[in-house]
This record gives sequence, structure tokens and C-alpha cells, in this order.
Amino acid sequence: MRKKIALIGGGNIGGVLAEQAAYRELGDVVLFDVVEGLPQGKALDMAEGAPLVGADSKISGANSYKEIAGADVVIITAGLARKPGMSRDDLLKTNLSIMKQVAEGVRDNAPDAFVIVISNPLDAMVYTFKEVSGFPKSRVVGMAGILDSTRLRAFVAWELDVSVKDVTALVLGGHGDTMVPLVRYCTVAGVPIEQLISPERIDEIVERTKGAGGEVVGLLKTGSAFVSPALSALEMAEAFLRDKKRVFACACLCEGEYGIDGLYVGVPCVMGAGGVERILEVELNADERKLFDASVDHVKELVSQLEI
Ligand code: TXD
Repeated sequence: MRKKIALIGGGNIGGVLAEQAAYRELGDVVLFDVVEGLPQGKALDMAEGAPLVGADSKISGANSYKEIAGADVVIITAGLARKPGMSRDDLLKTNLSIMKQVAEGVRDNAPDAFVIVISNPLDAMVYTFKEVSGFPKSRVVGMAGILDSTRLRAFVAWELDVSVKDVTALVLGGHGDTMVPLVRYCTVAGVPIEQLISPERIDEIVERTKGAGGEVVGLLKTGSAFVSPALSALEMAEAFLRDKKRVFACACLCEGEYGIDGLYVGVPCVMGAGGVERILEVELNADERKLFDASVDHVKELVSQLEI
């Protein structure tokens, strides 16, 4: 019996999620959107291509939440994306009302699902979903740090002309300009990058990581990154579905961890069949702690604007 994956939002990221989840046979896929025909058309196209990849997952499109009944995993991209000149926080008001609607739909139709929120502003949207749905914190997580860490890994690999496979990285904090790339924990096959790259170049790479989302928005002009976010969320979904105990930076509900009480913030966690199974508290030096606390303060301020 294949698992069921519901994708709420059939836009740029939702489309890549549906294609990759189905073609990798992570489970049967239901692509949900409010636009009539959009999810159905995308699903039909992907289903017709399945013979070419030999994938037998069922792919369907839906405009009714009834179609997501019993989903094991729900990945949410519903909401507006940034345009050039916009910050992620500018999306708060519009995406807040959408997220409330989505949370009710998921709560009422897929009450046992593991939920990955992608919509921006991420830290506020995942908090909103948790508050409205009432799901346990282990089953509600935000996708952000894994993407930011992946971007840092790519930049380091390009700098050193080494395989992207051999670079590891951790980016913590809020998913925005205050995110905290932890240089001390970034390595190439275990070798700290500070032994391989000059301080000046490391600073430039850190700044590029923090601005990477905006860099793509500036080039695309009509929307934001969609392939790397989708693949990041699929790593999380696969860790849950296949109980892989992966360690990622994700937006998790911290209740005491890192001295945070009751906020979703990007921290390292272990992800498996229990969802967010535990949060790893890594040692932060004084400078890292200062940056992390500033990022947490920004998330706190953003969440304080929510009227849930
Ligand atoms: O790292 C991250 N978390 C970020 C997240 C990385 C990149 C993009 N980030 C955010 O994801 C972005 O700022 C947006 O808030 C979401 C989705 O981005 P995407 O690029 O997929 O946006 P699209 O292409 O506009 O798709 C959004 C879809 C679109 O088809 C709408 O019709 C649909 O959302 N939508 C809804 N679906 C369900 N229910 C409701 N109410 C709804 N409203 C709009």
C-alpha cells in the first residue's frame, strides 16, 4: 500500500514537488489548488509522462480538500511568492489568511499527517499552521534551513571546485536576512572551510547565502526559487516516510531549546518516522549566539504581528 502525499499549492514549487514525489515513487500524489484546472492539468501531464520513468505512483489534481483524506504527508506551498523588491515579510498579511484556511482544510481531512510548511514568511506561516491545526509539534515543521544550508554547500563547492556531496553546512535561525550560516560547522569532508578558504571569501559566501533567495527573485522577476525549495522539502518528506533519522536544519517549535520558548526557529533536528524526533542543541560561541539571538528576535517580532 503506497503512502499518500498531499501537496497544498499547485504552483511553481508544488509542480516540482508533485513530479519528483511521484517519479521517485515516494507515494501516491494529490496536488491541491484553489485554481480550477491547474492541479488537474499538471497532474494529468505528469501521469502521462510516468511510463518514461517507470513510476507507478498515482498522481491526481484536486480543488476539494476531501481529496487529501488520509494523507500521510502534507507539503504546503499555498500563498503568494515574492516579486523583486519584496521581502519575505511583505507576504505576511496575504499568506496568513491563506494559511489559516489551509490549516483548517488539512486538520479536517488529514488529521494524522506529517506537515511540512514552505510558504513564506516561513517562520510565521509554520507557527500559524501549528496554532490553527493543533497538530503536535513533532508533526509540523518548516522547510527553510535545509535550503539555506544547501545553498551554502553549493557556494563552497563552487569556490573550491570540489564535489557538492562532500560539503556539509548548517544555517540556523529565521528564514530571512538574519539567518545564521555557521561557518565553524561548515566542512569539506570534515575539514573546516576556514582551513581552505580566506576569511574575506568566506564572508562573501556567507552574504551570498543570506541573499540567495533574493538573487533568484531578482533574476526571475516573476517569482522565487522553486526547484531547490522543492527538493529540500522532499528530503524531509523522504526522511519521514523511510524513517531515515536524517539531521537537517528545519524550522522546529522550540520549547526551551536554545533558550527559546514557544517559537518556530531554524535549528538542527533529527527527522524520521516520528517526524521531528528531537532537536540537537549545538554549541554556539559568543558571536554565533549574538547573531542567533538577533534572528530569533526578528522571528518573535514577525510572529507578534500575527492575528490568529
Ligand atoms: O525556503 C522557503 N521556505 C521558501 C518558500 C523558498 C521559496 C519559496 N517560498 C514560498 O513558497 C513563496 O514565497 C510562496 O509563499 C510559497 C510558494 O511559492 P511558489 O513559487 O510555489 O508560488 P506560486 O507558484 O505562486 O504557487 C502558489 C500556489 C498558486 O498556485 C496559488 O493558486 C495557490 O498557491 N494558492 C492556494 N492553494 C491552496 N489554497 C489557497 N487558499 C491558495 N491560495 C493560493
